[in-house]
Amino acid sequence: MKTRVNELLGITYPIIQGGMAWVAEHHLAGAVSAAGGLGLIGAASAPAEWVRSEIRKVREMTDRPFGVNIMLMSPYAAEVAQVVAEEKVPVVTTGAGNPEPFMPMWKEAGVKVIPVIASVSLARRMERLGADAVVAEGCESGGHIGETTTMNLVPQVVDAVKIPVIAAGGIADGRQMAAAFMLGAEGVQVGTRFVASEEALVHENYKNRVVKAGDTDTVVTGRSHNHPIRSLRNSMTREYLKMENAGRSFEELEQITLGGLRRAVQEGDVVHGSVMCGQSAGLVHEILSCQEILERMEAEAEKLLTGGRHE
Ligand code: TUI
Repeated sequence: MKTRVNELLGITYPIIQGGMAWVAEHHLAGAVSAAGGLGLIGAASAPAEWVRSEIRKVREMTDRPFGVNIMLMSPYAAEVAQVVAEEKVPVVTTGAGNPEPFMPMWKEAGVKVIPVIASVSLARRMERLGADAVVAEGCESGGHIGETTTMNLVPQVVDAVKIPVIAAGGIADGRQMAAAFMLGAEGVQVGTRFVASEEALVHENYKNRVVKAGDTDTVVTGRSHNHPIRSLRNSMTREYLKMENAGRSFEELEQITLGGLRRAVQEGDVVHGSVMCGQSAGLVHEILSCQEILERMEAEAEKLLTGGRHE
């Protein structure tokens, strides 16, 4: 499958790995890039020098293109943006905000810029400012989400911009990849499926919860404070929603989740921690290598898009 996304990024499969906080470090990013997708280092709330060191580790693992995802709410976002330009990282993706202030610097350094957006208006604005592509992320996704589903967001963004659109949010298999292509996407971004990969440095408790999850096991917290986060239902989300329904303040609610994602990913505390995860967890039944994930998704999508049937 060859699209403008393969060409733009110089990758074999038009599949990029989501820049997931705490999960998307060099082992995962390097493995995805080495296998022919686009691996991303998730800068999340990490300091810039950690990101620089992860960039260098990916470069030791593979000569293939890779990227960095910058979470724009991070206190270190500006410093990380600078490191991305200094290190001439091939691709940057951004999330949870508007990357406008950094775009001239990245363009100047020859970095390909792919903002993650959850609305048509931001997609249009990003195109006007010179974005090379956009990731249109629907609310089936894990972590911080927008309002619109992938099924509705992707074709509306495709109609609004001329640059390539990469679909994200709830995509874990080849059927969904084919569906995204039918909507006009030229690539997909995949997060949850890669959490349950052999190469992801994620505690086995977390991977097992993803593998065992069913269709209704994710829940969204934080809607009342305009900070919606999708994760797997557990003691933390139950407590959070109880307090949220009782009208507690954002600051009080934040105390429940503080450090919870790191505890879940690294220590395996999937009961009180924050197990961010997309709705596609219900489709993830086994832990696979990154190579297998990419190959299976592409093979299935290609078969369906050329008239084959799902078996
Ligand atoms: O960014 C994400 N997903 C994330 S970031 C994250 S890190 C985190 N950790 C703990 C607590 C909170 C966050 C976890 N998941 N996805 C990309 C994305 N960006 N989805 C939606 C957006 C978005 C939302 C609003 C992009 C832009 C925007 O508005 C920008 C503007 O100013 O109009």
